[in-house]
Amino acid sequence: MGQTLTEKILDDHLVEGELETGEEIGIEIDQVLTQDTTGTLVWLQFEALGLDEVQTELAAQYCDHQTYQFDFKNTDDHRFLRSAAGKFGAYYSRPGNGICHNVHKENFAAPGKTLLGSDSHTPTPGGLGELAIGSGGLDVSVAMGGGAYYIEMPEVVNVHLEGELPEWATAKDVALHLLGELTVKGGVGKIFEYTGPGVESLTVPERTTITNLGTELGATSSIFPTDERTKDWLSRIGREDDYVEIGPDEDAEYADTIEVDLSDLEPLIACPSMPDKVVPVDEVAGTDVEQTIIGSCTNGAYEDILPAAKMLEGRTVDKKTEMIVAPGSKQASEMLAREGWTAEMMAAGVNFSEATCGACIGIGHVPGSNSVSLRTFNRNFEGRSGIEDDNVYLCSPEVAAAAAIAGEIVDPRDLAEEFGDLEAPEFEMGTKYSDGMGQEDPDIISPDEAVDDELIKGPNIGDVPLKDEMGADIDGPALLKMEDNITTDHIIPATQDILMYRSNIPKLSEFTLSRVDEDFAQRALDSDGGFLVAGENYGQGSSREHAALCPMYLGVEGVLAQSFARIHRANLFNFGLIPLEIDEADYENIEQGDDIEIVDDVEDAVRSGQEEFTVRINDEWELTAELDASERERQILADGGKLSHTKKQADSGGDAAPADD
Ligand code: MIC
Ligand code: SF4
Repeated sequence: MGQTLTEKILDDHLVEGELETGEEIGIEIDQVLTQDTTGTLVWLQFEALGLDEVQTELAAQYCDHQTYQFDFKNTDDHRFLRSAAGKFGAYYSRPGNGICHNVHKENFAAPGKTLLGSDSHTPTPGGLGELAIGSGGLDVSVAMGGGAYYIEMPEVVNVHLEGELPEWATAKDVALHLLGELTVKGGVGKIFEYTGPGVESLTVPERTTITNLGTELGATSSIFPTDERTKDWLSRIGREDDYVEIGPDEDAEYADTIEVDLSDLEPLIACPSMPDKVVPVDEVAGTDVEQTIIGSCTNGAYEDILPAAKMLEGRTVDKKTEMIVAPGSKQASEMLAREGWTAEMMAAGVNFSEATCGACIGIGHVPGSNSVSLRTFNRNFEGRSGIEDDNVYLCSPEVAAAAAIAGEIVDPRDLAEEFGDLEAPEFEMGTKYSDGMGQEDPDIISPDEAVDDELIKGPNIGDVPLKDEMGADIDGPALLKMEDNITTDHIIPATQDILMYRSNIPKLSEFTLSRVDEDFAQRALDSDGGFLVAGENYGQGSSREHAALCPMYLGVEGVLAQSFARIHRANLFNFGLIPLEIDEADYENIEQGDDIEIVDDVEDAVRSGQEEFTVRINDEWELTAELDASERERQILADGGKLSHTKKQADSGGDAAPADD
């Protein structure tokens, strides 16, 4: 039987286990990436593990999320990151150089390689055949130290593309279509592999828009085969030597196949406040728009901004709407500026931001209260934009530009008909990308050019807390009961006021779940232990391990949920919080404040492989909860998390560095 592309790459990198769906496998990681808001912990943990040099082929540290440096704490974080990259041997990309996924794609991503990144949108370079996976920071630290990365072998799903996109439909609409069909949980435990004749009609930037948004499906990764398009893109960017032809075998077998006829697609939009609330643009046409933003790691490339620029040529942004362009990389900015498109857009009334994540997580351009913002981003979770009752819609650059011109949501096809002279912008790639890529890029410091060789820690940069072994008895109140699809933005918001404490866990933990219940942190601290209770897909969204580490710091012992998002579930193990699955009826019956006791000798049961746990509620009734965990995860959990586990191994004479079982 032939292999899928995913299986081929995994096979090449397999260090443990077998490629059987659901089985735990360990893979070797070629490249790692990290960014400013997860990177500080990555390096603090790298240091705490006693590691002293990057072991992967390549490690890259980007400063992209909080580049405005509103507070010295952000600037200190950036300085620390530069010093860590210098000391341990990673590339460092300066603040303002662009979003990690865009800059990594431009400089380092390569077909057939594995990439692990402490950001959930790490799968972006899947669009050029790299198998890229997002994870918590501690997993990145370990991989960077030469340790394997462990995952449950996902199901490989074939997304079979036919046809070609019609005018005004874009790669964003392919991804939105899938989100509408499959929902934000539809990809959990899956890798989406794109095949079929429709693939060749899509360019690399279009493919990376699709793979980027695979994260919103909950997928482990998304990947395209390579072809002439990939070769062409790599050569335009000056990296043709990185090209390798890879794809699935003809007789590869997939767990499932999803058929998408590109020619059936039309402009789509995700309504507030979930990326899967997708409707045709027409359905919400006429809604007044106060703000549109083009940018982010999804649609911030030169090729994403150019169509909007063309639509705006000779036109102006409606007086009641603000339009902002936040390029995904400085290269995109530079190319648009050199070609005169920046001036064209400025003349149309567009404002420019530096290349940053910024507004995507409520840092700058926070929408006005009770207003509508249209963004080309990938997430519109409630409150993520920086205001609690936001109305953020997600769409393509073409739909965003049409709304900016009209001042309201409009299907660009209707606007074109109304105007008569508004042509659908042709998708166009840069003929020549900027000079100075890779090691020559003025904003990238290679390990050979390192400016620091010692860590520089400002006063806000603390230590990583450690947890004790699990112990026999775990009990405490249900500290908070939450609904389905709780995001990591609920658990630890990423807005500026909170983000500046990412390297200071005691302070950061004060904000834990504050968006759900502002008294939560104090209640957790006052209680001696306790649990979180949640519905389906708990912890969806970002990779930030702070969403496990802060509850751990507050004394939370475990989470009872109907199901967990993949990265957050791994983070719970890494920080020693027991993730137990419960069924819907039991979830309904538990009340906030109930006393919860795991009846078994928990540490012993976890270590010995027990899957079902008896949980007593208020000494009145019992439920059965499941622990779905590998042998490796069980030992990590019982030891109080991966750091404690690794230290324990080192103390007992084991090999500390790769640190895994
Ligand atoms: C996000 O899009 O939510 C973030 C901010 O990029 C996060 C990373 C973080 O919290 O620092 C992610 O996607 O992992
Ligand atoms: Fe940055 Fe937004 Fe992309 Fe996260 S989703 S990496 S915050 S642009």
